[in-house]
Amino acid sequence: MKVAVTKSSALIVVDIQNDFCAEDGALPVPGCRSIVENVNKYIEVFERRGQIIVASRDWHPPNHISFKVRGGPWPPHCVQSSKGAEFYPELKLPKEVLIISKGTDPNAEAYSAFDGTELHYVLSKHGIRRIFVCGVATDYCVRATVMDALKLGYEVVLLDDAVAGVSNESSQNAVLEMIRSGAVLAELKEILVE
Ligand code: VGL
Ligand code: ZN
Repeated sequence: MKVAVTKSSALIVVDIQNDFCAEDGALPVPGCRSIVENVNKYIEVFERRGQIIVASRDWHPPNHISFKVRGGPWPPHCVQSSKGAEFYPELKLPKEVLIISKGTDPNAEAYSAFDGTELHYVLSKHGIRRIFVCGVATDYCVRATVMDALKLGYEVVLLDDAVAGVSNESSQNAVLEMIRSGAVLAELKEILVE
């Protein structure tokens, strides 16, 4: 499907951080490093056109509820101000990037970049109606971000050649769920920029 980057479009890059992407990351997402090249290409497209680029980051306090010591499913990861929480160095973020930190409440899991953040406020203030989503993990934060965006009334384009998930099966299910809920899939060669 061909889809246009319009004046009311924004790019959302989800959680390309060391703990998910680096070889020695605390919670490696398979395939994360292999999507970074395409993510950078999308960033270039939006930057050249002057469209808003958002980078979300998982930004947990050291005692976050999602960590195993507190009965959660995950090893400690993306702890605020740690090396693991930094953006993966090969990700080429523009200097005007809008950084959205999420998962900052010690007692609440927040997979979605809209959950407890100013993202919806900022995007609506700029008249954004269509968002293009890439990053990790397809089956967690990408999925939650896309589902929230659809509920909030955005048109959502999932950038299929620039997402990676924790597990194949749950990622495939997540993609189907996003499509059923109204998201469309596109890849780099289908993006129209006038
Ligand atoms: C994520 C697991 C735990 C993600 C964040 O960014 O998808 N996954 N925290
Ligand atoms: Zn997390």
